[in-house]
Amino acid sequence: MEIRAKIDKTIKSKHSNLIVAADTNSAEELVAIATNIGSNICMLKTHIDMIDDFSPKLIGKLKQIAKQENFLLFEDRKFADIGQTTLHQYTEGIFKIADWADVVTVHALPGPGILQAIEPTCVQRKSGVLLLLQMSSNGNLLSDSYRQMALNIGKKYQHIVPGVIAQQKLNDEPNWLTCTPGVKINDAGDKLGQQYNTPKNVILKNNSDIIIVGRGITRATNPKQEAEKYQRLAWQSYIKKTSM
Ligand code: 5BU
Repeated sequence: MEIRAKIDKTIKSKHSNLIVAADTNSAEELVAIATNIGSNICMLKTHIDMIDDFSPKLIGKLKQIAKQENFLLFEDRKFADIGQTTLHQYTEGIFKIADWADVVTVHALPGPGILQAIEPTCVQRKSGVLLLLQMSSNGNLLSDSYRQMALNIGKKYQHIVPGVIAQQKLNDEPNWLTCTPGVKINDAGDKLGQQYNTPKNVILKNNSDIIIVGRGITRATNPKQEAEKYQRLAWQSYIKKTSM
């Protein structure tokens, strides 16, 4: 199944347009998060290079939980180099991201070569790219004109780009899913420039499709309960939006 169809199917069958950002430096904790909230999410977002005790065994475990709980694996690698280097980083090294990640994030900054480089691997493995169009951090440099140019690059690779990372649905994009990070209830931001919005605002006001929540869930007193809450809030807003 193509990656876009796979994401749609997962969202609909689980009633979940929630991605959890499992930001931790411990393999054990990453597995624990995936096990605990796996039933609430459509994708688990990782920063695999944060893990202190990485081993290929961790990937085996994540794949197993992902299959069991029916979610996709999303490595937020934010590739941003020339095509040749990106291809090596995607397929080789200790992480071998292309072997297990259903989707990865890619900056359009280096130009179309970055997508051209990984396209054959994505096609072969039926995996995809979430193209970075906007960021949530205060003072980021992804301007409107940058976004427009990035979008034009992405349009030429729609077959491997199921969606984008942005703060709101952007009018002139093709049939892409919009995934939005920077989501937390009862908090405006952190001390390092992160800016937060609520699930309802992100889905209904900004017309996004999928929320990405990290610390709002993983650092809560009861992460499972919080995951259920974010799942419910995001899904209710999604249903309301699609029935409008
Ligand atoms: P938080 O704990 O909900 O603030 O974590 C947000 C996650 O989303 C974290 O893994 C970031 O690397 C990621 N992120 C983001 O916060 N903002 C962005 O614009 C992009 C990614 Br792109």
